[in-house]
Amino acid sequence: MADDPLTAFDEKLAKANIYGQWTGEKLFRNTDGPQPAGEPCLWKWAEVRSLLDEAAEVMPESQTARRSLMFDNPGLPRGTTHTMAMGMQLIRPGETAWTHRHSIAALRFTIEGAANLYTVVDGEPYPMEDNDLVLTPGWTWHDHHNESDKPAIWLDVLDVPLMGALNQVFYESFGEDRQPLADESGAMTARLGTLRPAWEARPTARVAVRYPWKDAEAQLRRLAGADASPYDGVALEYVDPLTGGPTLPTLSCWLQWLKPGQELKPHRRTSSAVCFVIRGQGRTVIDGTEIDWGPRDGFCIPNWAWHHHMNTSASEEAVLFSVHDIPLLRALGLYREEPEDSLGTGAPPPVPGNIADRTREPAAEQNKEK
Ligand code: GTQ
Ligand code: FE2
Repeated sequence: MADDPLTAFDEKLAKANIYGQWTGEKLFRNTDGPQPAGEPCLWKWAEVRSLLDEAAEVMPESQTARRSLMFDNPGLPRGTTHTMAMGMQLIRPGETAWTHRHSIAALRFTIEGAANLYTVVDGEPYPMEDNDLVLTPGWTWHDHHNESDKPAIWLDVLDVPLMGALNQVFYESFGEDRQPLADESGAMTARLGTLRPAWEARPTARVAVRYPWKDAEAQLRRLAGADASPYDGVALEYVDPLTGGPTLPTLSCWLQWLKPGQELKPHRRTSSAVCFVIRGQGRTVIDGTEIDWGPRDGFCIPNWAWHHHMNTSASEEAVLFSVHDIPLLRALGLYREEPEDSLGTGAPPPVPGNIADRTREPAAEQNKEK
């Protein structure tokens, strides 16, 4: 038994499965906000492409797994950022990635596609042509099959680490390679229709959607050169056609266009991002780390890390596809950005002046003392 009464008391608390907050994590020690989770990292296309070929040799089709090479951040226990996992998947001609579903939400950005490469979501086939985006929202049945005569490759982005941290991972196998199509004639109805069975309680946001590249690119072209965000350049957000909101409840997808030689201003957001280079050459500086990217490279931007993009080519445009965990943070009122709110809705509402004076000043002084 310790002599000092507080230590003795701490020991007594421990026996009751209690600790005094003074002995545990010092929750209020760091008043500087989040430390960026994980490291800025780059995955070069040339390396990933050859590893995918090798994977096609050594990793057979399987009922439970995907032939997806997941980009693992060495600074995290798991994931590309602390909320998202990004990887690249290959299926050979004639192969099927078997039907399953999971509470984890996912999206596919097609890298090497074809008119007869399909993701089937809840009975509806979605063709995957180059640069098409297809959503497989949480708990939708999905399989992928390649009826073309060349290997197909796409980018997978999933909210795996987030769902893991929330302990919300459910997984189910359909039991057959392919799910039946809603319309065996191959007609595509779900993508155009906004009707849904009223007896199936399902949020309308959870409907699969395909965003054909030709439409997305046309929209980007129309705005290219616009006087857009000084931090993000010409940044377009893919929109859920039913809700007008982001693509998935947790994840938002963007296209960004940087004109030749353009250098954006540094900023940071509480959200993290995974990026894929559609075309062009550039550099992204993330908390002092320089990431030099080229076509089809992938990289990540940890949360709350200062970063800016630049197009290092004097003659070619650069186009980036990226996924952000912004909708998740917005839903919780946690989205913010420095040095300013560039998305129009980010910062939490200001506190009344007299309260702000009292709460902010002492915090700033405490910081200085350390
Ligand atoms: O294609 O369904 O990269 O379920 C990881 C988990 C892809 C998929 C991944 C998956 C999938
Ligand atoms: Fe899946």
